[in-house]
Amino acid sequence: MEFLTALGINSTNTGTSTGSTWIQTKGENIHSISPVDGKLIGSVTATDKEGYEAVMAAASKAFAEWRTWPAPRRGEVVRQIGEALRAKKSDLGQLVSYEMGKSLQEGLGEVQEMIDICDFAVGLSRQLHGLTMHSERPGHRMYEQYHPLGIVGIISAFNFPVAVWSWNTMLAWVCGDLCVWKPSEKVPLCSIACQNIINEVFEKNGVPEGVSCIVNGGRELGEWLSHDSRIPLISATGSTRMGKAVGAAVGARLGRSILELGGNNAIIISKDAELDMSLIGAVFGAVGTAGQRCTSTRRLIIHESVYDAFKAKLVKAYGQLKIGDPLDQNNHVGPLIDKDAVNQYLSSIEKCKAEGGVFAVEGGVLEGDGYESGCYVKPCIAEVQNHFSIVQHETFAPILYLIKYSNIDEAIAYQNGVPQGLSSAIMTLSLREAEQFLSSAGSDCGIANVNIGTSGAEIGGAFGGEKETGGGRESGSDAWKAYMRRQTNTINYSTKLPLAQGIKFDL
Ligand code: UN1
Repeated sequence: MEFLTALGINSTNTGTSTGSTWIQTKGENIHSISPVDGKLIGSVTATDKEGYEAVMAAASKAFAEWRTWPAPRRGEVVRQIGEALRAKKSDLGQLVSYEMGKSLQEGLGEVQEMIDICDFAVGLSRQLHGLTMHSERPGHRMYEQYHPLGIVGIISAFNFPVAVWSWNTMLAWVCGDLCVWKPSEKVPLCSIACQNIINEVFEKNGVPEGVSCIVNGGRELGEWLSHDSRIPLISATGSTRMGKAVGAAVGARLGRSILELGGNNAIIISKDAELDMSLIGAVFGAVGTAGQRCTSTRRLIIHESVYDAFKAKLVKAYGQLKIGDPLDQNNHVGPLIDKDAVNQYLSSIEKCKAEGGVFAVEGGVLEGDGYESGCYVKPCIAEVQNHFSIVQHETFAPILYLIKYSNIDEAIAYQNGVPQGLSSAIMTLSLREAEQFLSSAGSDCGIANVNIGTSGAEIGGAFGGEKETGGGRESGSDAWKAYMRRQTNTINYSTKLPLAQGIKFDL
């Protein structure tokens, strides 16, 4: 495991850091067990209250200096992080794949996503623009500017152990904020690797201690962050259940949150779809990352005239899938994250059957050589009705539901007829259908694609969704605005002090 050494992961890792300082804590050990082979990769110590307070003190102190650095200078630091990530792409991609279980191609893709957001953030560091307005008063000028916000708490999920953190941090850093990251306790070593990469760059550039902090632990730590009024913004990625708790706690103190929660993403396969192309989008969307992306394709809404033909193509394609060690590039599908996830997968299959679902491709847990971790499952396909309660629910596993429709209005109603609203797609060569899908009466999701699957969004667009997905936007477009505070400025350069709205007030 040369990549572990290359990334500075060793037996002395603590889970708490203010940058170059690793804080010894009295927290319990969090063990990182690879779902690939069931072996212990390493451990970190959880952050205790003292460690947490040390982190918050360092971050608060760093703000006084970091916010005065010109944004393009902060951007230059992020540019160097992008370079460091390019140099470490192979090592970090392997760690992601080994600790989380996604295929090496997807692990490398995740690191590429980090590099891409660095490049984006570098350009952004010179484009944190506000508007100018015309004042209603003579001799007055109005404009708005964006200032750093302070500490950003980042709660990330196991499925994208490094990229989602980087979407938040790279933007937050060019915006002049400090980051305190709580990674998922299922993938703590990815956070150590990232901190080691950052430390080298920060040291070269004299970045103050406290700009990049890590805390490790479970739900309790998430609660400390959510309730902490020293943290003006919490960005949380994970389940809807977690998001409701975080959103409520942050809302109660009138803090800000960016919530990126569950999806229940569908592709509409129209009668005018190019079926071979649709097949690749559907299968990658459903089985990529073993169905553990927020953007994974969970439902296919298929026109009745192509339903049987497309189902046959799917069944054939699933028969060709190779399931096994994700670091072996011959395999398409790796393991689920842990045995709890396997149990949830199995219970969802049972619930689906109990509601009347008919399996076109059966699921099951794989056993034997190479499957010793107990986390490898068969991607499966069930024919269902959209209203089944299991279909309304996001199961983080490779279970694909097929739903038949007869007209486009019905298809869009099915697509929207779930509590979540992250990603959606239509496969069609009909301009009319595509435009209807994208119109205000079309998909209600934060992401709506034509002739592309639901997963694999580029970083340039704002990422997030509606309804139970939480409404937050991360990554590209103007998502950066959530990481800054907006200030409206009015300057009077005249010799009088006229009041707005024409109010007379003479002394
Ligand atoms: C997630 O699953 O939380 O669009 C993020 C995608 C990836 C990011 C997914 N770029 O599938």
